[in-house]
Amino acid sequence: MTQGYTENQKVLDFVNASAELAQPDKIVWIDGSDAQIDALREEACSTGEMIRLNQEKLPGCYYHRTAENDVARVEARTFICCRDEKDAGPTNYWMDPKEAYPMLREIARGKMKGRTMYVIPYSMGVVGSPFSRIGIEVTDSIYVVLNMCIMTRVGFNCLEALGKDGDFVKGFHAKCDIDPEKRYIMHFPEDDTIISVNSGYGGNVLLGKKCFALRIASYLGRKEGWMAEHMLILGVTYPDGTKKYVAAAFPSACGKTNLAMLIPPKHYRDLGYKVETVGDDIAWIRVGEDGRLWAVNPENGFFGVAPGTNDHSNPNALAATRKGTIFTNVAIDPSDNTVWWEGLTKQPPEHLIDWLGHDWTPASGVKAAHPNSRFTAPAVNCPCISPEFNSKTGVPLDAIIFGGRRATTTPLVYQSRDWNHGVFVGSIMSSETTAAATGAVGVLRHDPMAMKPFCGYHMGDYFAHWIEMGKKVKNPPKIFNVNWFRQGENGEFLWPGFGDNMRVLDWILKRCDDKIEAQETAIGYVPYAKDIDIEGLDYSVETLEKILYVDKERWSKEADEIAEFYKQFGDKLPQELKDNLATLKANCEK
Ligand code: SAT
Ligand code: MN
Repeated sequence: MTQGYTENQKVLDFVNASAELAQPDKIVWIDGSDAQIDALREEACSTGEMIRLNQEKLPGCYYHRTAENDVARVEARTFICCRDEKDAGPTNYWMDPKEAYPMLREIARGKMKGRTMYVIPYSMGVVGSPFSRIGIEVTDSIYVVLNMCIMTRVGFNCLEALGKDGDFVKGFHAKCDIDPEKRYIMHFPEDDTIISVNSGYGGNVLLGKKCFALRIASYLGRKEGWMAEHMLILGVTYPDGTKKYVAAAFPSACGKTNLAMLIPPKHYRDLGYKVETVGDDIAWIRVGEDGRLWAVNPENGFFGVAPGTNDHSNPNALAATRKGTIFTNVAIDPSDNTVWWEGLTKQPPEHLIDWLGHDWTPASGVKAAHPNSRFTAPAVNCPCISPEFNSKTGVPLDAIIFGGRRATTTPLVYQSRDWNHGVFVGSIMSSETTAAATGAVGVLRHDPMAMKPFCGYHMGDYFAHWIEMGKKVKNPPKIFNVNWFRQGENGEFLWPGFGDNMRVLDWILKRCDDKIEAQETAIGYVPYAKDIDIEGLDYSVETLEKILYVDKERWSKEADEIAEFYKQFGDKLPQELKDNLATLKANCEK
């Protein structure tokens, strides 16, 4: 059954072993062709797995509902299965591969009986680029196949690129019974293997994304001297045509897609400024021959949060979803068979079918779309996609930005003093939790470099790897921290965000060129309020000063809290970070 498509014995062995275990009736290899995709859409619609949306208004768009208990990543059921528990570190769940493999085999045994197993050869990154890596995912879900065909580069050219002997990341996914008690998202970094069972939710089952491109790739990156980061990549074009590139790490559902697709305020546009998107979620970063850091986006689409996306917040993302897109767990407007979610329009339609399939009216008192409902949109649809999107070498980074969702303490923007201090700034990131993972929302937690759920090895080693990378880059990007989420006394946001974040990007890039002075504070360089352009904004300098203010008392407490957080890393915590923490504490006491 598996002959003919490849001579790579390792691929054949993996596919055969998967089939032997799960016992599908049929095996279908995915070539990614339009004809095959159309046939799969047809089949999924005939079984109710997907719903065809209004093809005039939303050509090529489809709708899917996950199970009610399966709407987000499940961090407590996501494991790093390396041989030595110590290598997974204190921020990951760990299971011994000796225990995990047999357990997973038991769960998956015979679970594809009566079903089809699809074999998806895919590339993370442009096929043929030295940056790229190939994966093979087997799955019994058409929804997964169709999403992977948007999110990654799928096709037999991936098998060709592998050749007879090439290595790849093995991904096994079986829906099984969508039993939350037997749901496991398991990573075996030492074996280049991912196994995901009992889920059908994107982040748990599109194995090229978080599982491969972050957890496995972060492990590979450390071994091979590069980095896999939870970062968007954007390019700013200046009126004179020069371009600068920025990578920015934010936790899930904190606005990466919005920042990546930002439309600058009018006076910037009039001058000729433009922002282009290279990626909205993941960056693979290497040291170039010129001694700079170069980044590629290994993905091919956007798996974005739908609620809150609208013509004001992110017209580019909205435009990207108008064709060839899969919507998951949003609401359906039955009047014209299109989609709706909270925030799409100010006035909700009078009647919807909500994400659970129930009739919904504005009086229902519940959300029509799940807060973590998603669109899976092809990157090429995005009006501001960068011409460098398909570049084999990526783009050189001028700045790296970290950012969390913090109601207090962290100012709108500050710059680190140097690379190691920048690593410290990333390592102390905290953010309020969002609906992207199961569990309480709005709880402040540490999320170093926005990688807490995604680092495939010991976080202390990960910090050390960042420090090491700094030694290899002759011209490192400058490192900043931003916080778009400062709140006033009544819980109101104090910064407009969205397109106006261009004003902060502008300051950041001026700092990269040494074009502007800044105030040295206890935590790093903070802008003088006069240097943040507020032209055209109804905004007071007083508010700006408020959100730029560094409150030493608060930061002193923060430093104590960081010391607590750091304890878990023991002797894996790099000295450079300890030194920076001591400096922060001392600066706050001055
Ligand atoms: O669900 S995903 O993990 O793919 C998206 C996210 O949470 O960042
Ligand atoms: Mn993400």
